[in-house]
Amino acid sequence: MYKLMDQYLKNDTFSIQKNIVDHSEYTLARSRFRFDDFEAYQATAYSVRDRLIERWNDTHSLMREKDPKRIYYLSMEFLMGRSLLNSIVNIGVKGQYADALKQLGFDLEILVEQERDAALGNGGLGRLAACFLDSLATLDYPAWGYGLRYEYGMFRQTIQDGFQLEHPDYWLNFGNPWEIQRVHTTYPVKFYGHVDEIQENNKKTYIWTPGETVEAVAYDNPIPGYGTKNTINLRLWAAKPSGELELDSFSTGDYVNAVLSKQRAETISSILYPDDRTYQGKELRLKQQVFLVSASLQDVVRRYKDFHSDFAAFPQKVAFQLNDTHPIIGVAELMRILLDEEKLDWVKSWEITTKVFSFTNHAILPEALEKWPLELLENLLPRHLQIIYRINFYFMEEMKKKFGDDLVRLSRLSIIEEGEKKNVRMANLALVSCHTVNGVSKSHFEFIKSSLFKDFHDMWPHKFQCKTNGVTQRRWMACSNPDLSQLITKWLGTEAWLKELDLLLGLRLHANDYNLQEQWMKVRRSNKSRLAAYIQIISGAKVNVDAMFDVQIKRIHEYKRQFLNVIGIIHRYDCIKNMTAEDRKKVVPRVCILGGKAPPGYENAKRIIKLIHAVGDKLNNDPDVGDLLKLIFIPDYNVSMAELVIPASDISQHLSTAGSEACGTGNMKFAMNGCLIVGTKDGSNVEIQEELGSENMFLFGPSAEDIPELRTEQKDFQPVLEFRRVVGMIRKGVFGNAEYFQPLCDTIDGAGDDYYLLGHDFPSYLEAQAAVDKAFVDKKRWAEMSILSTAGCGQFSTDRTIREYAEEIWNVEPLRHS
Ligand code: 9GP
Repeated sequence: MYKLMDQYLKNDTFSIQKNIVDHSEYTLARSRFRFDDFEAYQATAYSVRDRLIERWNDTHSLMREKDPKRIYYLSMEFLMGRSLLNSIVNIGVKGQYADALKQLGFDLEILVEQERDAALGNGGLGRLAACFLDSLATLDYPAWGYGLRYEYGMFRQTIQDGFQLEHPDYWLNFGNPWEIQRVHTTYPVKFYGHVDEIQENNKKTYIWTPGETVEAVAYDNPIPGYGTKNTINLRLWAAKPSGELELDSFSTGDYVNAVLSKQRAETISSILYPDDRTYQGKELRLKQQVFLVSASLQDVVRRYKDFHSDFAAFPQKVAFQLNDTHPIIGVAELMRILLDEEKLDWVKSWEITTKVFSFTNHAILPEALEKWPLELLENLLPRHLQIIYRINFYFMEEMKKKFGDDLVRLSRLSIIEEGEKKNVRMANLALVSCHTVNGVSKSHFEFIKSSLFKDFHDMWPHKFQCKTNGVTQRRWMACSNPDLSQLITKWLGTEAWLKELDLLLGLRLHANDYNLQEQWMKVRRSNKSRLAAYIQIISGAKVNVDAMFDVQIKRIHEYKRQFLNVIGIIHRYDCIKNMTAEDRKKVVPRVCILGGKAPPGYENAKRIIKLIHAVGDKLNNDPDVGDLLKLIFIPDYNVSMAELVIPASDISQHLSTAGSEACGTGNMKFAMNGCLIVGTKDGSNVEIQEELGSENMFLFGPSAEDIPELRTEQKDFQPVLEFRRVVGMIRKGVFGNAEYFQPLCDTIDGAGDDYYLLGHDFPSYLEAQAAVDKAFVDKKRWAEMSILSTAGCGQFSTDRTIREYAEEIWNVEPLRHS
């Protein structure tokens, strides 16, 4: 039957136009002769969605027919960005859409800009989840993503007098043409209440009577693969009050309580947790996690039961990937479903559970591993806590046999953290119950084995794997840098690299070819002009397109060391000020561009934003400096902004203190677009260098192994004069706001502990920057390095990452449409 539906919608210009105009008239109720850019975007999006739905239904039919093992990716964050361009590129109709719209009087590029980003994530972890979906679909894997449909995504950032202001992200206010609400796909999610133990047929049974029940409603978002019909689903849950509660309240005439309970329920999916490193709103956060996993697991069990009468085959049909510690409570939830609802015994339930879950850790800081206060779990999830106790009991019994009375080790291993206030350690729960745990880069993998999870690794080395992150070249090259992509296709003689990124290696043969270099730099220059025009619109500043565009865009955090970048910029400014006119002629002009959001409660990160603005105000208006140095902050950094900035960057900075970034994926996006990297020997910078060669990158500073010793030596450490001079300038108020910047300066020279080692790394950072200047003036060499950078990125596609997960963790095969 699904074959009949194939190609029901035609992709010739006229059919597309008719489809768009129909949507304008019948879906949006606009006149078919008059609709503006936003309405044209909406109508276009609906028409694309129609095509996605066809493929998606076909994919579902195929799944139902073949019943393959499926991958379920559970994540609290999916940082999707925009969908229009990505969808038409992936289903291969971009040219047709551009033509159809042109004839209707619209410009595809302008319509693309009308879409609001779906910013359902904070940063790297959420964006990785989005890239994974693209690769899962493209590689024909039977997969679903499960997440939350936050009403407000990542906050919108504006800047007032150099200070960050945060605004709610009303991304759904104008509708979301990409999603399909499934009013009939709903599940109850229970909280609070009490558990009764009853004896039933000589067996203990547990009955949980919840104090609150919230309904999870499914919203489906089709995710098309590139060059395949496979279209997978991202199912996001929204919270609605449970019908029963509402009815109860009304029947007692308590209208106000009914409305309040509605609001209370909806709060669960209303806001993306603003930062993963702070612990406010603990209860709400835990409720969100339970809401996600409970609805998703109920959905998966229901789907499984459509095909199977018992649970014997569950592990052969289901693989759950837990994205960080956030969805780990899912382990207890699956146990609860199997024990209490499906009436399986403990041994069988545990056997199934331990075969289906695997866990990715994304953190370095032990503080980022979630722990929930025992009393919170006791109150919110009484049945889950019982189950966790029992898991821990059996685990501890096993450990006692192994380690006897090594109580210190036993207490480190325990899922329950003892102490005045007891906690449940979610990472320990994951390590005990998942069949695999993976790190996200080689260095992170070494770290989790030797430090973060050492006790567990010593016992179960077979559970540990390394899966270096990647990014999807469809979004980060084909969509965001179409001209460079075309050029690559032309020189490689194939566009197969869009599915096999290793083929980029072929560019090495031509890296020295003058023609390619010229065409390459021309495309890059035109990308820079596009960004320069944008900068002029947002800031009024006119920047020189021939200057080096030096970029650092990412979340603002002390460990990512935007502060080191700013200190370097101030030093450069100071040098220029003190130069003779003759020497100034030798300065390589730079436009320094920074962007990123500071977590709302993170004061030092906010101070860094203010400092960037204060320094920018000073040097951008200094006639001695002119075009030699500019400092621009791009507000409201998000996925779409990155798509504009990355293709236009000459240099990008990835400066985290060695040993503090689990992986980092921004660097991969820059490198594959031919932007050279200044970076520390941290996370994936090291692996990128292995692929590109040290001559095509500017790595500096110590390695992660050296950091602990350097930290202990900090007390006696005296930074170089240049560093102290810059800090002195900030302290003295050269950029105003001396008092406000004081706490920031104190972190690097106050108590003398400079935890992130800015002072230590500064000289080697300056050397790296001097090497960058030197390389930039040799235009031919620079072009060659830029091409070699792209050529060496074959390893950094999420296609490679996902294949590794599928083959080595999930044991899942692709399912191809015939
Ligand atoms: O900080 C890591 C980043 O290094 C990594 O690339 C990304 C994807 O694995 O995850 C980030 N972690 C988070 O966003 C939250 O822990």
